[in-house]
Amino acid sequence: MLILSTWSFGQRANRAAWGTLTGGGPSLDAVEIACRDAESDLTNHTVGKGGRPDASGEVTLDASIMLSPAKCGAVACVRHFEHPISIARAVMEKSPHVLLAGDGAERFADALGFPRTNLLTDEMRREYEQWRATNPAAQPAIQPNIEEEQNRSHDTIGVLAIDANGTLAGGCTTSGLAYKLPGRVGDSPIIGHALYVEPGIGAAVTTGHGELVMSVCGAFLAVEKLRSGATPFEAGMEVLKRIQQTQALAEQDQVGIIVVKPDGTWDAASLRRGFKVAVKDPARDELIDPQSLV
Ligand code: SD4
Repeated sequence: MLILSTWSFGQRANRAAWGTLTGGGPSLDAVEIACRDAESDLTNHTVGKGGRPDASGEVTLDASIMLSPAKCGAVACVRHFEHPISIARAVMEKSPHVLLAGDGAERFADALGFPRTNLLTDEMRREYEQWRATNPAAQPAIQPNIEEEQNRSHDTIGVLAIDANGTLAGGCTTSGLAYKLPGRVGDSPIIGHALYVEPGIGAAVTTGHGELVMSVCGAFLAVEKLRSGATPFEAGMEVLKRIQQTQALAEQDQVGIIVVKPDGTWDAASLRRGFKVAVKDPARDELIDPQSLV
């Protein structure tokens, strides 16, 4: 049994899900529980309720969940629901589709009885108003990204888990980049970009600047590297190198990736220092500083 989550807040999320794994529950449930924990954490300003809004002041959420190429689901631009990961799971289990976006995703959630809520907290509204005061045209800006050491935003939660039966599952959920252009969708709800799971081969999940990950189909690329014999570390590094080779990277650009094989062998890597991975298995409950490319 193993659960891996991005960032420091992943440790709390792992603990929330651990009892499910030790009780013999499926990794899919564990992943959903871990993601829901981050979605409900109002001190986490990059996931779920309490997340930072877009440039128009509206919080929009993206999420995906995956067991296999035949079993995956996602939602994008969800505005009124606290748990997009659970709506993504419902897309996977109760619809013939993979991805629902915007109004349609919300009508789907309404029909299934998911409760509506206001995602913008007073704290994030005040912060947004300050941002607007210094950006009167509400020009979207890529915020300095995800260096925990510098107390910046902590970003998406991505979770990979293996249960007692050896089944792999993954999920990720986010409010996306702070003050993004309204309608912007990142890598998190696009299967193969932030998340990919293939039984028998492995799984990968990413966090960071989604546009960079989307430019190389990051998670899919990592799993393809596993298929051709790379170690999890080599697979993650290949994604980061591909980004480095194809993009003019800004100083604040960050991408983190976790890669795991079905036997539980895993590793993680990031473009720059500052990324953290929370790992929990029967022997340990730790935060790891993965190796960085630059
Ligand atoms: C995105 N990668 O929307 C996501 C979320 C994020 O991990 O900010 N970070 O670009």
